[in-house]
Amino acid sequence: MEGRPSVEIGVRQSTGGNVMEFTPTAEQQIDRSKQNPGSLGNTDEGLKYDIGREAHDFSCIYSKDLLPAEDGKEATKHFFQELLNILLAYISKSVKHSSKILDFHHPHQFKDGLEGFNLELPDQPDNLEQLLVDCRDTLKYGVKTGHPRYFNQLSTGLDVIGLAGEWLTSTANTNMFTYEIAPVFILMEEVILKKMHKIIGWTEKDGDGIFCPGGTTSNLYSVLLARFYYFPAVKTHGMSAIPRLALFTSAHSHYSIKKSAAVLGIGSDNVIVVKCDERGKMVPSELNSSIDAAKSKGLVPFYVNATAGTTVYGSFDPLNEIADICEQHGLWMHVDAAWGGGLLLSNKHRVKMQAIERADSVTWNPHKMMCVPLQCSAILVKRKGLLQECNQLCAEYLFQPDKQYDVSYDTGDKSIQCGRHVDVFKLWLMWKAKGSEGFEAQVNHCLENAEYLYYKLKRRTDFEFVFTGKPEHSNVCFWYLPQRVQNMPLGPERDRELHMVAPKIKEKMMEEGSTMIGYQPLGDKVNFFRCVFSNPATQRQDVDFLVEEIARLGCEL
Ligand code: ABU
Repeated sequence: MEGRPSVEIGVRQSTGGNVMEFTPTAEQQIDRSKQNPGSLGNTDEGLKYDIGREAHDFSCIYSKDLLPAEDGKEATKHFFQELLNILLAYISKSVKHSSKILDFHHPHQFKDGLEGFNLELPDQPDNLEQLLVDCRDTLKYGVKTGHPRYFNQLSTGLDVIGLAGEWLTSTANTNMFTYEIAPVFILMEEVILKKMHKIIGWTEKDGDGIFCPGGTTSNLYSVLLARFYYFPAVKTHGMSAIPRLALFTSAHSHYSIKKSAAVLGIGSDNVIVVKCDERGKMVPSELNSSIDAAKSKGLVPFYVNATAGTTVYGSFDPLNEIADICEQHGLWMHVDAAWGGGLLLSNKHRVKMQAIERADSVTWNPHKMMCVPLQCSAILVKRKGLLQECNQLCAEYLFQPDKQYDVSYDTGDKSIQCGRHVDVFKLWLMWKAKGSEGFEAQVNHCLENAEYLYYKLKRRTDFEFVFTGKPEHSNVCFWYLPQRVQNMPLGPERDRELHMVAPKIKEKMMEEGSTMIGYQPLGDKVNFFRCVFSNPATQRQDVDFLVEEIARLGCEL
């Protein structure tokens, strides 16, 4: 295999001191001469980058030779330059419309040591050449989620500034629990959270929050906070000290609400699922009657989750009406805007979240619609101080009250974690690079792509929409109908056949690696495709390609 050392590493001999010398075997020297050191990432025609001026041979160099080793600076530089070559080649290929999105292999193929790509861990150290080959292979066999024809997930794209932010974050390698060890990042988090509060429409005096690992965790925080707000005794006395609670969420909402109830000991059965209309929006009158019904059964309602941008349909619940109901019953209103939050940055689209400022808490994932590298999710809370009160346990080895600075900046006790990754810097850097206007343009572009797809499919007889009307978000949900299915009368038999179409097309597109789009059943709807746009690199030509590719792969089914 190109660039892959195919023989065992040479004998490592002790020189008596700390430094180990490497003596390559004769076989290795021959093998190495076949290699092309300095070009491990340049395997694709037209993708030549040479960050380093000269090619380097890494086959005798080991991690111990890099910094912090004395005189390790040059070797470290050359290693990084070569790694950068690999990353640049990958990024260039990722954004090239015609390149493959993936080179699919089954788990057993990887485990069998696919083309020499060995996932097992050695007892003896591998040399840096092997490590660079491993880095290249890791990317080679992965999925190019930044590809303009990757429509599979809500988090897509590859923002170079965001990536630079992630690199810097790892270089700093610090922890968000105290100002003491993350002063700049803590202040950046404060700046970003304030900006998000303002965009939501909360007043200056309102607003708190924290970045956490993904929307599910953010939603978990919202349930945790609501429960603590109404029943503070739960923190110390547990569930036996409080009544049997009920919370409400729509049939189209994210499963994390049920998961939160399960994790927090409330019980997933005590999550009341509220009916939606045919567009996947919560029906307010159903919410009201569900609350009354729960009360009459002796349950104590305390929390409603409204979704702004459902996972599959991209629907927006009617926030104003839900806020009225929450106010009337004295319930916590959470808005899960993990997916929809980005639309708040668009003057054209933020109207879909009118009344979001009435929420007690909001989940917003910049790693979705704002294309920030995974992961970047915020739980935003209207009441200042509640996060701290709910979660603080005052560990003395971290949160000493007698430090020389304002210890309110030791934000770690707001969190349910101890160690917390720095998720904020890449977002801060991207915001600096684009400005709010840049994000707005990005969001608008994604929704324009969705509208383009919608009108394109509307003109075709071999596609059918799952729900009528223009999409509200960038989700477009549809079935592809092979001629055979088009000819069938509506009914269970046709549904059975149609149910198998999307998985078969998906299998073929993954085998070919040409594009990726998700499918799922939902309620009484059999398997359908969900196309989502969050990658600013996607152009109309990619939308055209997707449609033609689905028809090409599916027409004979
Ligand atoms: N947190 C929901 C993400 C699911 C998706 O990307 O489709």
